Amino acid sequence: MHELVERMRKKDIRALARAITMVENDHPEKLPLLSDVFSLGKHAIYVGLTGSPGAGKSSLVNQLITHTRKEGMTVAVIAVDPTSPFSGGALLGDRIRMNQHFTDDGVFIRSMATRGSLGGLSRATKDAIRICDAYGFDVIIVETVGVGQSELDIMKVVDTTAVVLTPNSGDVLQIFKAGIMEIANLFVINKADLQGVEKLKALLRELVMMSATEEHIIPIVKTITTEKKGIDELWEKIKEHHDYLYRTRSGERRRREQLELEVYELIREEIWRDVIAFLKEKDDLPLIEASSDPYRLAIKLLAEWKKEGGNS
Ligand SMILES: Nc1nc2c(ncn2[C@@H]2O[C@H](COP(=O)(O)OP(=O)(O)OP(=O)(O)O)[C@@H](O)[C@H]2O)c(=O)[nH]1
Ligand SMILES: [Mg+2]
Repeated sequence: MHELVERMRKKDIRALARAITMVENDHPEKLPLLSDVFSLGKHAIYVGLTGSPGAGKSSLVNQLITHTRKEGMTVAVIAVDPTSPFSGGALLGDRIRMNQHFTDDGVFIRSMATRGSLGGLSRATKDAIRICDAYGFDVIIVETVGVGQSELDIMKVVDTTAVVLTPNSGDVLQIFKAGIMEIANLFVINKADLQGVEKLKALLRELVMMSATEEHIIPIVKTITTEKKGIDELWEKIKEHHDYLYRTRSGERRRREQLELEVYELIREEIWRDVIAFLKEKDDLPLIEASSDPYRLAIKLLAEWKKEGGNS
């Protein structure tokens, strides 16, 4: 077992933070560390919250922490901030909204920002989720802003993804973007104290019925975080979806497909790392001019990389 993993098993919070930094920085020991982490198995419930800026994701996370802590569970929160390389503004907001939990040993809050990681933010976040699991948290919540490709990618490793919408914001249009329906397991209409809730709900219901299967219809939950309303139901629906994944055939199939995609992604990352190393070593790189044919250059370099054994 990797030394950091040993220390994490003894509830050394600094080892946890260090391990996450290692994946963020793409440390050379990353893969063996993660393999040890993975060998401990999956125990936690992984929940993803995504949606437009200001939809109330952090407020929901805050309420979910309170709710699950009351049920005796420990919680890790990973706030993903793709916009800032220094974890700036958005994290500040999260700090303020979740600060009541900062002195609680059963709660860990960490933000992830873009660093030099080759696999990018989404890879590092997925790894961080598993590291938190290895430490022993019962619930792991990931908050991402917006619904770009990298957020969609992150949500592929979580068990249950809740897409947070608000009435009259027009953000329902985002759902029609490619990929959203694929990752949404639950719709949350937050700020249900505002006008336009029923209209949004009707629209969502239509959408949900289009993708419904016999076993699974995406639930729609209304919440008002400012009044602590709807959180019990939200948690119930999260647990129901978790049961679906782990207790049914189609849930198992879904989990297998996710894992398959992840293996491909890891292989892609490793090959790319290899190619980059190869190109860096070559000092006779063909001069790239503005008029270069990119296809020919790519073919030529790939052929050379393959011929030289791709480093291994
Ligand atoms: N009226 C109303 N306001 C809410 C509700 N939930 C959150 N808000 C407000 O919406 C604003 C944004 O809340 P956040 O929880 O920070 O939203 P977020 O989605 O995490 O925002 P980003 O992380 O910046 O994308 C805050 O001013 C909240 O007080 C709600 O149920 N009703
Ligand atoms: Mg937030």
